[in-house]
Amino acid sequence: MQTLSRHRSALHRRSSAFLLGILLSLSPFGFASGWQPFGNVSKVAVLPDGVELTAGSSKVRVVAVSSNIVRVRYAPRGTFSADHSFALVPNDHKAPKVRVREEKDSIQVDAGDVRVAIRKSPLRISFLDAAGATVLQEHPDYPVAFNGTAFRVWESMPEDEHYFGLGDKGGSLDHRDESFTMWNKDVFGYQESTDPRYKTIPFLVGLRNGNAYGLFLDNTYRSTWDIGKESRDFFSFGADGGELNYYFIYGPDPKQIVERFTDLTGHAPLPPLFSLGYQQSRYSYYPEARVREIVNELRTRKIPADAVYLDIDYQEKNRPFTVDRERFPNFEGMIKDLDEQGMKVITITDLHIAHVPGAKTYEEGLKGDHFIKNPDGTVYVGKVWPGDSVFPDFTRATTRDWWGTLYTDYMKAGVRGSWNDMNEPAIFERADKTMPLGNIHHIQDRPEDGGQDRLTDHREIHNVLGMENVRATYDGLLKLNPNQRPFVLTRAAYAGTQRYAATWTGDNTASWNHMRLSIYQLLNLGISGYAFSGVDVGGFNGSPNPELLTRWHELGLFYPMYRNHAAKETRNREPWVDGPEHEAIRKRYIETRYKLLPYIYTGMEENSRTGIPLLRPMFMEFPKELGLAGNGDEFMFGRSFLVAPKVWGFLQPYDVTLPQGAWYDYWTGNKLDGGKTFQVEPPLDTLPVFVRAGSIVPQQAVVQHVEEIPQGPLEMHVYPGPNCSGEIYQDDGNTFAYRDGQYLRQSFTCVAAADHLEITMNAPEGHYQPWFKEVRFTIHGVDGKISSTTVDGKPASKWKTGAGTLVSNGIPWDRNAHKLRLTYTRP
Ligand code: NBV
Repeated sequence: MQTLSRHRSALHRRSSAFLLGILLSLSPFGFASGWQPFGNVSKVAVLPDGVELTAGSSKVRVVAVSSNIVRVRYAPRGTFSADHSFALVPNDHKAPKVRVREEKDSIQVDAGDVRVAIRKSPLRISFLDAAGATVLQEHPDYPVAFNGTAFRVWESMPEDEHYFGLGDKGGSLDHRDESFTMWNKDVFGYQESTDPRYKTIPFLVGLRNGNAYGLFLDNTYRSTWDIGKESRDFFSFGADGGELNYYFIYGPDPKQIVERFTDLTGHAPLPPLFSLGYQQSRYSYYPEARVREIVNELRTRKIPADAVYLDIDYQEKNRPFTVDRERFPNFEGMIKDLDEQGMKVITITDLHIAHVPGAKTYEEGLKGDHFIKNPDGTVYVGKVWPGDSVFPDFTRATTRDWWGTLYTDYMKAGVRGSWNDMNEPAIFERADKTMPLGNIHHIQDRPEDGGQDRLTDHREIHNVLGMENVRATYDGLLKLNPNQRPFVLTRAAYAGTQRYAATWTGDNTASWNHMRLSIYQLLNLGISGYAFSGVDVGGFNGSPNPELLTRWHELGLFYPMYRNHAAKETRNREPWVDGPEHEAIRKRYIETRYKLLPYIYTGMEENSRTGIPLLRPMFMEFPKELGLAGNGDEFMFGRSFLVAPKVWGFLQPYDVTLPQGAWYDYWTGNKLDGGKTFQVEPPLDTLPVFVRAGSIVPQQAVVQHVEEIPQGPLEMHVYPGPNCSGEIYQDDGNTFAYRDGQYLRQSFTCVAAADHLEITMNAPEGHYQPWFKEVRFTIHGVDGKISSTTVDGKPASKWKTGAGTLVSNGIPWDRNAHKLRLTYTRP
């Protein structure tokens, strides 16, 4: 009864909003289209952190969140709604002391590193840097406008500005000249121009002359972004409903933008180490014998791997939280056996529940009022893989808790992670591929999350349902196994979803074009705060030819998540399927992934603290080298690696540009001059990878999976150059003990002079006892005659010289700082 009356009031609120829209469109200020400019400022109230402006019966608040983040909220009807965000996390930002200066026609709010210049008539907001240079300004001819519940903002668009971010959108790295809709959608077989896609991250980064800013529209409704497609003079954004509530973030360094955006929307948890290993998947491996066979092949061929995925066919009639006992008679035993081989099992769980009256999960959900409703209060039923299905009301805390409990049996069986698919939500037999907009959701937050308790419709929730789904999964897995880092994989997302799950780019295609597209998508996801991401290696739809699959395996080594996955009715895709030559190459790249795990894990740990992604566009490392701004085929993997893959099957040779400074070929160790473009013609077994001079890269011996202890020392590869440094982060890779000091962080530096090179191992931080007992240094680019080598001032002989390299003896590792020095005479 109470629920029904709530539904009615929600409906009533909607119809009043609709009425207001009509009234506004008939108002005397109106244009034929119904769009109303915001108006002229008539009153200015100074707040502790900004200003509140009144224009007629409307209001705007411009407040500083920090010295480089400004928030702007509009209340066209004069009342600000209760503050609520799915994206934001509580933070310890301290609002700076703002200085407000009001003049006859303008107001200036000085927040520290950002200044806001506001023109009163008509209201127009610009953002300036501390020196007074304009960074972003509304277009002079198009003031912010409202039309019923909809709104739109037009910003001036300088000719030389480039645009990034916006999640998984687009067909190139730079979004200039494209337009997008934010409405999570299952887009099986998507192509470059397909829009919308699976995710909604309304966060745009502008880059001009190496200076970056970010613009985050925190609005979950369907929104649209036009990046200069309608006119070269402006870019614009707007939504169908919800609040016009945006954040302007100033850098100017592109890395700072991502750091600040993830300060707002949250950091990714530190991933379990296994999830950075190689993962083997397919739609679907079954029966049990086939799963065991795949794992045995990987182990016998000594192709390292850490996870195997079970897609929907492991379930009984595709029903989540069941197991098809005909196909998997000994599901629990299989997981145990695979676990003994160091192989973790990840199972898929779509976000729907089969509509089977009498079935335990369905009945339990019904009893707990856990399902999304039709406007008349009855439970909504839609068709998906199990046939008729119902959908948990994931915005409701009680429902999220219930969902978490459904994993009990899987967790008991030893399932190591959950793959949440179809969570846009995708629904069959509907033209819009999703549920009706009028469906009713219950937002119920705990007090610590803002404490809201209200009903709303699907228009507001659509884009966050997937996020709330993986939030429920993450929290549920954590509750069931509090000392194990959950692993969750999601397809749909809203800003902030990085807090709960890794993500992949959905149903891509086995084509060169899609391999190329993957780079832009993952780079833009990283810029959008979503760093732990991957694409189906080999392409989901269709069958890759052997060369493409091999090249894709090479590139996958540098995806944050390295997973091979394929659709039904496509050819087999495991590394060995194309004969020994291809297998050997693929295996070598997978092995290289494991060699680089110390570097990769250190990078992901950095991401979990700072939000800076491992996969970085060139401009993130070299913002001032303007020619690199839009070059999307090359990218950085952490601070040290530049990867320049062959992205076109037919194109050979192709150009590679190295930024200024010296570089080393990762495979040969040859030193190269940067600041140049040259051609490469890599044979099938070579992915061009270059290491930036000034890097110290940690590596380890190949293992078959992450529980195996690497044999031999920690291998530190030193590539001398400016600001020469490197770091290693280690912990048990699986639990939360690192929070109690059970981790190890050690930094390394090197200084090269005319006649010597000195390497410093700084004393480590943290109590964790690492697997290595010794550290061995390989110094690249050594071109002089070595006259002496010392460790802590004592002579150290027997270092091995190779072609341009010098390999130290194993230096016993302890908790002290050490210095290595080699003296040489140059030829
Ligand atoms: O569960 C089956 C697939 C899955 O393999 C894929 O990765 C998802 O993106 N799923 C989509 C549903 C059906 C796709 C045809």
